[in-house]
Amino acid sequence: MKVVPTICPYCGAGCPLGIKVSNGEAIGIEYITDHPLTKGALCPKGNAALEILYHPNRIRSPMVRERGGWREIGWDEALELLARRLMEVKEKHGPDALGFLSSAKATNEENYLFQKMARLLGTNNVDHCARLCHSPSVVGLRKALGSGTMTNPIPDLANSRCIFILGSNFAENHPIVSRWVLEAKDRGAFVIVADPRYTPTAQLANLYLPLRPGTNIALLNGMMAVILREGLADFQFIAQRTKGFEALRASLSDFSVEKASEITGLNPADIVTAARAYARSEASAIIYCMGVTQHATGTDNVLACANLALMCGQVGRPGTGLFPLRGQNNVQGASDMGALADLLPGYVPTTDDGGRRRLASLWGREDLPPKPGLTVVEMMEAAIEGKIKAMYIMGENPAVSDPKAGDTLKALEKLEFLAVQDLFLTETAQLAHLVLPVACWAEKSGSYTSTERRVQWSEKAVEPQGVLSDLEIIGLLGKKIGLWDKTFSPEEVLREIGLAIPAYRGITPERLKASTEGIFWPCPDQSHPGTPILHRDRFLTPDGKANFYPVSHQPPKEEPSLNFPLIMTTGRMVAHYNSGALSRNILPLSRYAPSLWVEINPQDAEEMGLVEGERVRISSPRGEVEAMVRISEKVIPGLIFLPFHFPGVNFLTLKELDPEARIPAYKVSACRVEKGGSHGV
Ligand SMILES: Nc1nc2c(c(=O)[nH]1)N[C@H]1C(S)=C(S)[C@@H](COP(=O)(O)OP(=O)(O)OC[C@H]3O[C@@H](n4cnc5c(=O)[nH]c(N)nc54)[C@H](O)[C@@H]3O)O[C@H]1N2
Ligand SMILES: Nc1nc2c(c(=O)[nH]1)N[C@H]1C(S)=C(S)[C@@H](COP(=O)(O)OP(=O)(O)OC[C@H]3O[C@@H](n4cnc5c(=O)[nH]c(N)nc54)[C@H](O)[C@@H]3O)O[C@H]1N2
Ligand code: SF4
Ligand SMILES: [Mo]
Repeated sequence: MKVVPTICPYCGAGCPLGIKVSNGEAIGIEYITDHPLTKGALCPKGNAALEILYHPNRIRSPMVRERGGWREIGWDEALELLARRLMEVKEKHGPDALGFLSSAKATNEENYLFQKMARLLGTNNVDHCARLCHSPSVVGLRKALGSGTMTNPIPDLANSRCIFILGSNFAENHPIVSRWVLEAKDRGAFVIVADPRYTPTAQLANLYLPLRPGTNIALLNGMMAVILREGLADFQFIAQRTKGFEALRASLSDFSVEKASEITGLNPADIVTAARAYARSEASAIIYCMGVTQHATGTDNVLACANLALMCGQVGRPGTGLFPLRGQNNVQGASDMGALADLLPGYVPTTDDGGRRRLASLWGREDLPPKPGLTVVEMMEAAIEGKIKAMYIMGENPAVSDPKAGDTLKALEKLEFLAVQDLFLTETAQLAHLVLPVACWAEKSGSYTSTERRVQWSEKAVEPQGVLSDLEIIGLLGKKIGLWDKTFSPEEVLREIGLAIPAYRGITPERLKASTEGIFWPCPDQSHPGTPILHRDRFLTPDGKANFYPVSHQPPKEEPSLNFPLIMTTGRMVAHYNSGALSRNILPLSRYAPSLWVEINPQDAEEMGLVEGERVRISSPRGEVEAMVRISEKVIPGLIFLPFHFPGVNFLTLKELDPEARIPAYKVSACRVEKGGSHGV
């Protein structure tokens, strides 16, 4: 028996997962006890991961859709078809009639090669789920600090004296983070949680702030008003390391705790307590996630978090910083690799002539397309309008996960050609003309970058059966199209990544394979140990100074009305994962919640005469879905919560986008709940 080191394929925490292999078969999990993040722990999803490997629903052969069903075809025929259809559309309608969705589940090498293929074909229409997730961090933190990533490693939270958590339910969604927050608490840290739901994370709080959904900026500005009034700002830090403070101060001059309380619904005294605790502690950290980013004001929300941290000098030291917890196992890496419509590898804007041409010359071209491409939701809109004719989707399930699903389905159905590359015949794959079955994480090698910027190598544990890896498929396809004349190993691609992205220059396959802990980027050369904490002496902005951007509260795009009197928010639960493709079929996970449920406050339930377990119909101006009632104090009156892991939820959500980051406002829509689903209890 041998133990093969891999990385958990679920969330962005990047926990190491050893696979015990005997006679070529995976027979169990080995806990990696010497890893500094996890010390061997895995959450329920990591523990269930091997179920994916031999799952009976895995697709094992390429398939084309023909009248009434699927026909299995060989790999050569499948790749020939894919190459031909993409090239036909390109020749007839131009490269921007093509749309590519890359995958935050795939390795760095796969994402790099996928976006390279799209760009060599002449389009920047390549994007992925970071757009639905932390695009406001990429935009907002880049403007404020020069980098959109987490500033400090997760175990460094143990050094915090105050941890301020906004819109993150890490106790369910990044469980390993809880260990370090609890460690800090044991050492005396004060923990504040701002979330409209009393989640398992909120239960860790010393101070819980149940703010109204969509009012983060009012809370943060209210805290900053207190800090300025009481002289708690770090004026030395502000003078030495930042720019734009006077504009921020002016913007806050007519704001107050009372106004913040009015907008957020919070007790003014609690806002004052939070402000004092955060500003006065020797080391304060901010953890934030989808409750901050998934709003039409997502970028402004992120900027408000950065303003607070900068005003108090709580960045660039152990125990401080901003922790935008990344979602998918490789969403940090997919973003670093340039699988984003407006950014090339290493976050070079497509419009930056110098940077773009440098990359073009590495790829043997004179230039690449400068015009930013369409983002995830925009591609679907363009498909409805007939501007995008063909899409190639690698490892995403937009039919379930994109907002306003009625439109997504219309878009996918209208395409002249849709190819989907996945482990399972997902809701999206069922709409495809061509389905390509793919190897899962344990059946391939490559590198992943966790939310901590920790780059780690995952080794192939077992041979794939009937399927190819994403890297093999893209390699063969590019060869057929004539983009390159060979296929590539993950090691070769990682070496090219080092040439394309300065922050990865020192990260080689050899170094990664030899290390259990991985390497934190930026790592500029092979003797560099990596950079766990960013912004220590200078920020990553061009002039080394951080920037304040004043922002003010704006009401959510949709508010309750007579017809739709409740606010609906959507999110996650520990035992399910995103669109459900990797949890609804996995029995050790799905048994916790086999079908869709909705959380309703007891007061609202009583008014509507609802009982626990009853089925109800939930509708918004865009659609409706049925769910089972869970009566719970977790949500405040007037608010309902739905996990989006089941098809149907996104028929209700809004497509309103943040103007800069283009993220949809998943976290607030208006809805109503009615008794009586069609199936009884
Ligand atoms: N078990 C599990 N783990 C996962 C995932 C999964 O599906 N399942 N998905 C992964 C991915 S891709 C991601 S992006 C992460 C997401 O991880 P999280 O961001 O933790 O997940 P969510 O449940 O979407 O949202 C977090 C919280 O935001 C709160 N919220 C809603 N509106 C507001 C608001 O206006 N202000 C504030 N302050 N809070 C608000 C919600 O009540 C919710 O508790 O999880 C990753 N990990
Ligand atoms: N209402 C609502 N909607 C949301 C959100 C929300 O909070 N509320 N959150 C949004 C967020 S943050 C995100 S990240 C998105 C997630 O949206 P998606 O990315 O669409 O969700 P997943 O279910 O993670 O889909 C990943 C797919 O990749 C496949 N896969 C796994 N491993 C591999 C691999 O190695 N190669 C390939 N080719 N495929 C693989 C899986 O089988 C699965 O079908 O959802 C968004 N949608
Ligand atoms: S916390 Fe995330 S990476 Fe760690 S075991 Fe759980 S799902 Fe996997
Ligand atoms: Mo995400």
